[in-house]
Amino acid sequence: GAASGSSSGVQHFEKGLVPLDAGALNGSGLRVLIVHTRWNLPIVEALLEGARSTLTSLNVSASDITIKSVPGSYELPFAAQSLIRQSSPKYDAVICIGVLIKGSTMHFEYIADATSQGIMRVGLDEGVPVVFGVLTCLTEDQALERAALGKGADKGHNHGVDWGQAAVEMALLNKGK
Ligand code: DLZ
Repeated sequence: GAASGSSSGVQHFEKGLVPLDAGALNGSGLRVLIVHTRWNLPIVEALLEGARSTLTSLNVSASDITIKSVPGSYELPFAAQSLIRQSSPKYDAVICIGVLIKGSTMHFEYIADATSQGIMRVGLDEGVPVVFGVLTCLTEDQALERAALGKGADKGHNHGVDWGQAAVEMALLNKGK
């Protein structure tokens, strides 16, 4: 659990997401769009696979998952909004996946800020939950660890898994389920 006891009686705090109990999320019948970047593609592909396989494990049918790519993270909000508007019936949830790695200029800060604000705005404006699956990392190693591609003995946690769960949880919430 999130605050599992230890032998000393001191509560141990586990960092990160506490998922809902297995079985609480049934994505059967949900239609989900995943938009991913082609910048930093090897890392993005691992995150995409984490999200896609999680959706499938939560009963989202493979035929109800649409996957589209865009060049970079800056394009994610526009693509999400455009593809939501083209969809009929509307997608039940969208996952935007990208990997931003800080360079030597201010480019990273501008793209990260615009992308996060834009993704939030699309969700609120369109009434469709849009998951922020964008890593904003200071180094490539940080990004690899968050895609379970880390170089150490512990390869890290694939955050795409959390994004798949968040998409189903928020889609059900938006349907009043
Ligand atoms: C230009 C740029 C840079 C420098 N870095 C990244 C990055 O680390 N991750 C990413 O997804 N995209 C990057 N981009 C591209 C922009 O997101 C965008 O595609 C271009 O500025 C064109 O609008």
